[in-house]
Amino acid sequence: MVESLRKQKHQTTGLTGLLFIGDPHVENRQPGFRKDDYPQVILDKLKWCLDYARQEKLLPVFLGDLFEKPRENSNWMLVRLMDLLLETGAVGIYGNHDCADPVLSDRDSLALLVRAGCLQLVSAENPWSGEMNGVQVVVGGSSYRQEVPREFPVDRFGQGTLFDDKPLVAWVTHHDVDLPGYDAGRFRPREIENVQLLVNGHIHRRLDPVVEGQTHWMTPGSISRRSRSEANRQHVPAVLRADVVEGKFETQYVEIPHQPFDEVFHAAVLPAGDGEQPSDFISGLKEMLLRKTESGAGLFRFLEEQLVEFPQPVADEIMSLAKQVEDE
Ligand SMILES: [Mn+2]
Repeated sequence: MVESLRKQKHQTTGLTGLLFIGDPHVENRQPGFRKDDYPQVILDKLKWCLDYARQEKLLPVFLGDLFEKPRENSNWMLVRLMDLLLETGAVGIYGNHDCADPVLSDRDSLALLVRAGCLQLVSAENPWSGEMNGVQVVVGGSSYRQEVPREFPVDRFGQGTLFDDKPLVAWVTHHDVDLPGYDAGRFRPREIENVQLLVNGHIHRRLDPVVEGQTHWMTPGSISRRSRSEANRQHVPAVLRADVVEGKFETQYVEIPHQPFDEVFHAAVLPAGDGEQPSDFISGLKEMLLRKTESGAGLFRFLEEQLVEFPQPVADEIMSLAKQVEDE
């Protein structure tokens, strides 16, 4: 298991709540059809979130997928992340994009940040615990592929401490939860005994909260917009704050300063309006040639549209060849 070598240097006292930061997907190249300077934009957004957390005395909690690629991250980017995180401190879990293997290993960039004391990984066995507004608060979590528990054993906390009452417990996950508006869910939200607030990453758009018994399930979505989709056109990048007020969590979304969708993404190349409409093949080809995106987004969209005509094994083979080229 990846653990920190030393204690974080930041303050963990005087905090009054939590700030949940969803799926930043930091990377050193342009994703999809974005036309801005993505690596700088996403790091600036993270800086905004961490500055806000510090000013508001909130503990930053990452919901997984801090990185887009588990490895191959530029050194300058890791140094910048260390600077940002060491100043504020943070806890969190890892997502599917943070680890190349089923569990986080020393080969993954996130392990470096954890080891350096920039980010404390939380789990069922090793939750974060501290006092907020006179209440003991616990933050536990289930990283990608880790089981979401049915209860949290509060007896481990609250006994032999200054606190008489049960702690307030928040849980973070990075899972395919079966929520209204999300089709790839694998399990339904349920009450988790002794957990008041569950915040899930992994799903990149904000979904309505679901209440199961005493557990509120919330899905804030990603702080970045990576694909030129209709869902992203509607999505407002935001963090979720949970203040500890009179022994309860009070939640509220906080919008992160961001550019309008049309300034972030290349416009789709539309077929010419006069005379004959070019075929999908021609307009797709045109878009691919015009938008030489670093991630090959144009190529992949073009292939996806065209390959429906081909038998599945042939389509799969062409796609796998394209992916090999993209990875080089
Ligand atoms: Mn993600």
